[in-house]
Amino acid sequence: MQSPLRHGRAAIGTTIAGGALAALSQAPERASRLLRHRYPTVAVTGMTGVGKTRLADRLSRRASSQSSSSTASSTTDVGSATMERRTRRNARLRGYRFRVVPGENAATRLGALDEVFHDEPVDGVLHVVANGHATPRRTAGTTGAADASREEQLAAELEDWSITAHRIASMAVRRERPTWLVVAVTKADLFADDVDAAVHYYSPGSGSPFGDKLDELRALAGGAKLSIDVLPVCSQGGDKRSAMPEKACTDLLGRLELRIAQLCGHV
Ligand SMILES: Nc1nc2c(ncn2[C@@H]2O[C@H](COP(=O)(O)OP(=O)(O)O)[C@@H](O)[C@H]2O)c(=O)[nH]1
Ligand SMILES: [Mg+2]
Repeated sequence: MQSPLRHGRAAIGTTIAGGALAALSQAPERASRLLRHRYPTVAVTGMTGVGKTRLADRLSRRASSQSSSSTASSTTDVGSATMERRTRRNARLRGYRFRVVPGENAATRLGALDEVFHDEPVDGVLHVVANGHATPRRTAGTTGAADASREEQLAAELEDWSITAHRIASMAVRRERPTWLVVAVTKADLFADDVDAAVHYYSPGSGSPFGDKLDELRALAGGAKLSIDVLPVCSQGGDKRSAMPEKACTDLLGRLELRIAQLCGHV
């Protein structure tokens, strides 16, 4: 049994420690507000193989083939199971902190979703879709073609989106400031002639299965609390004669970058 004296001392110790901790905790709070303003966090979500890693690499101005000590924590294989972190900085000490949420592998995915939408809620979400052109993941130990039809891919994207959309809704309703969502329709080089139709499919109010889910999300979160943009993009263009040459890709990337900068209050 504990003596009253020991108990009392422990109690005093706790009080002092508590007070010191409370004072200390205010500094990180201020620092984190400043950091949030200058380096807003962006969750990069979407199904495995849609092109999240490629896009995050392009947006953070890093070629995915490049590797340096700071990329040690990142992986470039399709369907990475760990959360990838990318930071982009510019000369004016502004930038973004991208958090690429793994698309599959239940255990790490759920933890990553908790982190970006609950534990350290992000400022905005870049949800990546590929109009049914996700690259199948080659799982170790499996044989045979992992080919899924475009219809199956679109259905899988929709299922993946339902889960993420719920997380976004609950994050949006919990806070005062608005949340932004950009749906990035990537791999536009693979459907260069149908970009408008693809953007329409992924847009709110379009009446498509994906559009309906966006409408539901907006209704859940409250229209004023969530802004939604849908932008086509492409992380790897073809040569000059292709339907989507590198220059056209870079233009699309530039438009996406500008929109994110506007949403983050950088411009
Ligand atoms: N054609 C084309 N392929 C892309 C594009 N972006 C990514 N990919 C390819 O799609 C595959 C999956 O990309 P990745 O970024 O690893 O997907 P993640 O699993 O969502 O991170 C890779 O083989 C990429 O080279 C794109 O814009 N166009
Ligand atoms: Mg990846």
